[in-house]
Amino acid sequence: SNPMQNNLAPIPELYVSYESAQKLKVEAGELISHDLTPRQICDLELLMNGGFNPLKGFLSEEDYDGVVEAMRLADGTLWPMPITLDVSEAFAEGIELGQDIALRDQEGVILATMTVTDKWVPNKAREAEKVFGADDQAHPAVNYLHNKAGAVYLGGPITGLQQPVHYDFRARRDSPNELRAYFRKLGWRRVVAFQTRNPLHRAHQELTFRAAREAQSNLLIHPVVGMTKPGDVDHFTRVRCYEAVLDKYPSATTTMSLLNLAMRMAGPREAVWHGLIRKNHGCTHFIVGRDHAGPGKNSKGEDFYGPYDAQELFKQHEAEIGLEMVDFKHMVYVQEKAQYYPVSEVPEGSTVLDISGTELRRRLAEGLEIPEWFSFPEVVKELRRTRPPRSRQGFTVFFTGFSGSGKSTIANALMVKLMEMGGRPVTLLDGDIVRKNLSSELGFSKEHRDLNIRRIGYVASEITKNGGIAICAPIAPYATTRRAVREDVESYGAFVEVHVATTIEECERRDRKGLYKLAREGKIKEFTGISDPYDVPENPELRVETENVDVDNCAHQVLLKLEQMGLVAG
Ligand code: PPS
Repeated sequence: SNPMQNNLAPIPELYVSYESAQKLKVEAGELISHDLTPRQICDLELLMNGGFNPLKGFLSEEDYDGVVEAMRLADGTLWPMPITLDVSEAFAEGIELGQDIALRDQEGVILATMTVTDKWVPNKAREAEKVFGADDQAHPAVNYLHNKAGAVYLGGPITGLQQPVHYDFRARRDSPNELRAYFRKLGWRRVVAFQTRNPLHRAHQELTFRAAREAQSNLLIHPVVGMTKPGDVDHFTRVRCYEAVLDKYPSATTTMSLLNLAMRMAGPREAVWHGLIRKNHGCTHFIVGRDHAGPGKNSKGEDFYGPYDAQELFKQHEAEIGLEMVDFKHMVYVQEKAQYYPVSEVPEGSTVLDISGTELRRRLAEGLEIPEWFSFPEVVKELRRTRPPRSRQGFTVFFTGFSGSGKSTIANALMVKLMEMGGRPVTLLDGDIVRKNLSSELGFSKEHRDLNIRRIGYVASEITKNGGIAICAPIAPYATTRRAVREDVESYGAFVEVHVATTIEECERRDRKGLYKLAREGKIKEFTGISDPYDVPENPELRVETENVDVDNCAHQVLLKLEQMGLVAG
């Protein structure tokens, strides 16, 4: 067979010399500047360091059209992914063709300048259809296109002034030319790259071993640390996992490097793109497995792409990509052989074991066993550190109801019960207490009530993130505000909404603080339930009645709910 070897000459970068950069940076201070989004920073880094060679900047309209329609730049070169600079309409209005703009990172550092040669309003529906296969917002990149990306694209060549700054895992990041130099130094003429956005388990290790053997090559583990699929294990945890697994590879033939790519989850097109990027990084072979860069299910619950579509498209373009594909079927564990096999090569009549991603997440959430045939103890340990079982994660209990409904009393009782159980710190954010401290300057207009609840939500989400229990007990009369708080909290842990459903008549009859009387007399304005609205929660996790039920019983109902949700150990 053809003994494919890499050509390790340096590839072109878009950076100017250090001296020129210092000079240009001063001049660029005068230019109109665009603040890059996190995804644009990833794209810019790979444009500047040659990872996206032969691109010289963000795509022009003509190149964009060719890429969207036929995976080709205007000059015919294969390029499957639109690399575009999306901006708002307002920003685009102030830009004239031929103008230079400064591109800044999120702290305001100028990373590059761009000469704007093109400015156009893209047809996003067409981009979604052609590039991602469907205009369906269940696809993360289509969602991004419609809901995050600006309405106008700017195109033009880039002048690179400095690399984006990274403070994490600096020693593990390499530009294409740094990797090429490394391979040159070690004499690695055949290198197979493994792209990944997931922690490596035994199946992946077996797959990469087999790939290196098949390709008779060295192995580059090349994980993406830029942006991956929303909901993925964060890259900090993953890199710690990779480092643990790396010890199990022969160091003479295997290395790992981190790639600051912003993935699009575009399946087949993404595989071709990944191949071109690895070619730029000095590799000769590329592993394409089952459902490469798959985006999950569409809005009808079906797969966006067939499981081996990516392999097919890659194969069609292999010669042009300049990289040999090492294709793999799904790997499964065969119990009788105590070994992994591609699913197509499983010996007849044997027992196949497999744990899906969903099943793995369930086992982590519930603190269940993850067998050694599936993963390495070091990897499981890291994952458990990041995703402790629900009974050891933080959470928020959010009481809502009228003034005098009994929220504070129940919240207090619940706090004491949770403190008796121990294990996690508990903070009570009672309406009255919050209004004395955190929100002392606020009144009871809609704006002020919203601000008050958003502040409570922020504190509760921080407590939840840090593994504590936050108990909130404001009136929180607006459903949209409660939903916003729920979203804030749910990115870190569970949100348990408890409606204390005491009727307004009963609250007024009790009138513990004499406020209802004052409200009736018009001495307190905008009083919830009397002269101000209250949206009754439609789907709270729990609704408690307080008439003829004592406080201890109400708090106990909440505790049972928490137990049922797996938040406190039974
Ligand atoms: S909100 O709407 O969620 O911001 O309200 P909250 O922070 O929970 O504050 C409610 C407590 O403030 C007292 N109070 C009023 N409540 C409702 N409407 C008006 N206009 C009002 N003015 C003062 C009242 O004592 C509430 O205390 P609780 O503990 O709910 O009885």
